[in-house]
Amino acid sequence: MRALVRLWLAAMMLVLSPTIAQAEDGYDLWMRYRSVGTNLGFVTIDARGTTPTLTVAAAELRRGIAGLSAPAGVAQTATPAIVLVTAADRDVTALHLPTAPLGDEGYLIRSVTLKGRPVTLVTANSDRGVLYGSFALLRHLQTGGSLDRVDLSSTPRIKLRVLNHWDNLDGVVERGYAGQSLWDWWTLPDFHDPRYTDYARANASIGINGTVLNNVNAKADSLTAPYIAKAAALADVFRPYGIKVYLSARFSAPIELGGLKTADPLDPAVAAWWKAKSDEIYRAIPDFGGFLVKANSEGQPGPRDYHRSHADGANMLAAAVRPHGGIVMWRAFVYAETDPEDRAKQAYTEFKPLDGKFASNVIVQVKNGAIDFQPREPFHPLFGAMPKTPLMIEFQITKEYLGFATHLAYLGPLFAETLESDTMAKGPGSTVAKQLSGMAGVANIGRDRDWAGSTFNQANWYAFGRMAWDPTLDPDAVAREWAAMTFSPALVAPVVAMMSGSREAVVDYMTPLGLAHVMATGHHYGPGPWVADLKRPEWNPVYYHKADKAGIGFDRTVTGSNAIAQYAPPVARRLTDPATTPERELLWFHHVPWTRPMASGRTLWAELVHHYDSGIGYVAGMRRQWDALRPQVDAERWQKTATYLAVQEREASWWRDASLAYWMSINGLSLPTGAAPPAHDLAWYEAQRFPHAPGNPQ
Ligand code: BDP
Repeated sequence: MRALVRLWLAAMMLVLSPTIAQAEDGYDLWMRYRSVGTNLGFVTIDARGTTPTLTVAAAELRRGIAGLSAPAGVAQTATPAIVLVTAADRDVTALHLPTAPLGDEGYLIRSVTLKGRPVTLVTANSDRGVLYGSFALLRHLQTGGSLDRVDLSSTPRIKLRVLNHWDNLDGVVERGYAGQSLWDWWTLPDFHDPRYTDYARANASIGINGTVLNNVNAKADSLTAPYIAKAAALADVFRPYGIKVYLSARFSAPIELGGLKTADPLDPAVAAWWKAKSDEIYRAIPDFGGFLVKANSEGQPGPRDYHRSHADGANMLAAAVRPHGGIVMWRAFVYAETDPEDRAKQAYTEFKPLDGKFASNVIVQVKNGAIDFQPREPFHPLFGAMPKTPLMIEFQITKEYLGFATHLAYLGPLFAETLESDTMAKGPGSTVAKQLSGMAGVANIGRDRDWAGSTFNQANWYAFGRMAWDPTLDPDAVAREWAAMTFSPALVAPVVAMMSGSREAVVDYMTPLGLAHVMATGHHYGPGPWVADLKRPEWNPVYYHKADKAGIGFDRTVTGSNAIAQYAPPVARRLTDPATTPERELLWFHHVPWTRPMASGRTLWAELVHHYDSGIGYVAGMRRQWDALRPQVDAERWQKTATYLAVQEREASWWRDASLAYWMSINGLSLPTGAAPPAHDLAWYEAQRFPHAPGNPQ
């Protein structure tokens, strides 16, 4: 009896305790659907149709509105209704709404009178569009909008919006900082972890329509029958949410799995093997998206092994998936140790001559910058340089070079900076965004309870999706949406103020003024500008900064590697002169004296010190801000963020001190008056080791 009473008491406490009721661990992402103060009353959701996509759209709206309108129970005079229906419905056509421009993914949400009844109509030319509209309506309500006089409409500007998971079949995520892979390959295809559905909901809510399940450094095993069945199980879960599954393909799979002697793309037996393999995949996954390929890059096999071009390789695979409507995303991330050319030039040198040689279902996937996902890189010169080839941009959402999961760096401004860069390829206004058929993001998702390793890393997943849908979105506006949904509308201003400059702060304390790739070896965690002993020259930080007694920076003008010539002439002209090169990219393009006067009136050396200090100062400011928000944020999410900000501040100082200790050992200069000396000597920084750092491929 006493036990029963105790159980009853415990149950009552659960019901009554506000802290338990509000405990949050980040699992719900931006789909928390907590009451925003507006009572929506009893809203009916009327889905006209029973397709799986319409069904999940209606379910999401029910779930969202139930949460948002709590405390429930206060009936309104009229019962508002939301109607989900495709535009082909006769009642909708009778309204003569502008649905034609929505294409097959856009949506229109409007307060209308449907057969004499006032309703909120969510319509589109496909049920996928209705799904996106449903999420848009929820976003509208979550960010303070109401059901009165709604008029929203949007169509994606980029067709292909995909995540790239660098997930290995053993569960390790290359460059992953949020735990093991989400895909539990071992229990697939039988067990469908509910997280797979929540992953699909999250992606659909931001318009992501494809996912590459496995690492670009691919194992052929992912193309065997058992793994195809596992991928098919995931595809079944994702399908109602409009998400197609893609696989990274290992180019030598015909040898490893097919027992062939070669993987030469022009060998008919090789082409036949890929055709049969593709047919097999499509039997299991009828809407399979296609392949992503990393070839002849960092040791991966590829067509160059047989003296064939990247186009030969890509086209052979493209022919195999073409009858099924599939595509091939072929990566341009290539550089060779045998090639003495500036690494920043090699992708362009190799791919530009292939423009016009790729099959129409090949998309060349180009990283945002010419090196490798640095805190800041100028846009890749291939954008605008291959007018006859569909291109997609690849960003890295996981922050391999920006402090892993522990540093708060909102990447919206990084995405925007590249997307709005003007290639000048077809005259002014030829932004990178306008050259794109697709946008890929290397996912930051793992099995951590909060998915992305920290609450603020969720914003980067969110911003990636939103900006792939519309690359002209203002990153601060995206941050505002995210903050309102992730915390509460009251926290938007202070949270966005923290996020806005956070990526620039990382640039400041790691790679100011155009420096790049000065991270420690392998894991890329922490500073390593002194590293000079790795076997490939372009793996060494000294290759990138070229610091000497006289100055610092990589001369990419005509007196140096002339990488600048890969840009359209008006861009190249501007970058040729240090005076017209933006200071933020100065050392990327020029080797300049330490004493060079900068716009601020400081010397370059003093300016560098100033940037390191500003970066640290910004992080200190974020900590203060976050401390002040403590009463308004649930304990668990507050505490984890607070702890990570403390780590970030400590590491920002480490970056500054280690970098300055090294630069001083090269330039022999003393610190500007008032600047604090590094906490340790250079040898101390050089001696730091981080075995087993996460994400590092062994
Ligand atoms: C680099 C990563 C490496 C990836 C490579 C790639 O360090 O782990 O395999 O990019 O994009 O950033 O292929």
